[in-house]
Amino acid sequence: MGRFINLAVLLSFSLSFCLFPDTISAQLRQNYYASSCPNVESIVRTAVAKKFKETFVTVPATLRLFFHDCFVQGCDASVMISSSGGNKAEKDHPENLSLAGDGFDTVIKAKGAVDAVPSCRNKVSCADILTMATRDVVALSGGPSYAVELGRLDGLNSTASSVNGKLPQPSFNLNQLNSLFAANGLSQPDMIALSAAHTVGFSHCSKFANRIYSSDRQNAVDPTMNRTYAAQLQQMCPKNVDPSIAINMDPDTPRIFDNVYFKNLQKGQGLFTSDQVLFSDLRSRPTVNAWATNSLAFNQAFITAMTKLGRVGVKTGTNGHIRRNCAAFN
Ligand code: HEM
Ligand SMILES: *[C@@H]1O[C@H](CO)[C@@H](O)[C@H](O)[C@H]1NC(C)=O
Ligand SMILES: *[C@@H]1O[C@H](CO)[C@@H](O)[C@H](O)[C@H]1NC(C)=O
Ligand SMILES: CC(=O)N[C@H]1CO[C@H](CO)[C@@H](O)[C@@H]1O
Repeated sequence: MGRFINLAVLLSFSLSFCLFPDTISAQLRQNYYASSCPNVESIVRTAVAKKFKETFVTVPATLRLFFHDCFVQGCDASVMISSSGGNKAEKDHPENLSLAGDGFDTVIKAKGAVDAVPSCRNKVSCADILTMATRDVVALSGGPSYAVELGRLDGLNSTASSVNGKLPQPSFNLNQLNSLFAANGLSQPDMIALSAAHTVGFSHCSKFANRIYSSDRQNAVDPTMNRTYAAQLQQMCPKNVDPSIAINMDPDTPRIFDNVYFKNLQKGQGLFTSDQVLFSDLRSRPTVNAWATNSLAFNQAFITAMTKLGRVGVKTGTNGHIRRNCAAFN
């Protein structure tokens, strides 16, 4: 009986594979550049490692850049386009303010290194370089390494208005997070795993000020926030703080990509509402608790989720091209 069911499942699996090949992530595959630029992964890794030695900011900046790229018009490097003339590109949307220049610079440096190899010149997309660089910064900061799927083309348009409503807000509750991630083909566990990217990097005080200074609440502090943590945040982010001040999002291990993010949530040390709600809401708490104690399981879930994130809105055929300069259309 068991064997029969397995066979039936297998059969329907391969059937849907034949009938709907498009649903199995367009043309992406590992080793896509095996013949056109066989060393591309090591060329990118070397360039990213060099940038990482110059500044740790490379890590969060590149990771967040990848996320924003994929959630706005798909993983097509449209976020890298510079505004020109009258066109305000994606990166000029106010929500980009935190997109640190070092993420853009990482991709531009890696693209330069790839194009310096004559046989690779103009063969590798900026979207794929960003995907590889993101994998590399995660590994360099102590996170898991994983094989990436490649074969994305670079997108043909980039507008600031296309960003509206596409990115999650730090004030989001679980339903809002789930519906936005679901719109990108990502499940609740994927969303929780990806949120752990906040184990590295910085936030400006304005993004969580509502949690430590509220006139609506008797004691000003969000009741789901740890009081000791809130007091520390109030000290680092006094009212009327310089808007350019940014603080570590993981107060314990800000430069290590690890599962401490989940341990922090258990202690009420999630920085944004969207972080802490993953523990407060009983629908997501079991996953937080599981990954707080099992970093292997978290790493596996993160790899799965990043792979799915990398499939969002991929451009192929006439919907894209390989940019010569990542910041401009050819
Ligand atoms: C779940 C919903 C999410 C929300 C509401 C959110 C929101 C934010 C906000 C408000 C900041 C601080 C921006 C600033 O003030 O400069 C931030 C930073 C960051 N986010 Fe998220 N984010 C989410 C998911 C993600 C995902 C899925 C990733 C990547 C996989 C990610 C990666 C990062 C990184 C690495 C930083 C630090 C950036 C830096 O230091 O330059 N975030 N996020
Ligand atoms: C608040 O955070 C401190 C560490 O700063 C921790 O020892 C304490 O247990 C936390 N409180 C709660 C209620 O989780
Ligand atoms: C953006 O480019 C795609 C091709 O990838 C095209 O289908 C779409 O209409 C373009 N959108 C705008 C607003 O130009
Ligand atoms: C990194 C980057 O491109 N930042 C830009 C974000 O958008 C503002 C305008 O909203 C620009 O001034 C920044 O240069």
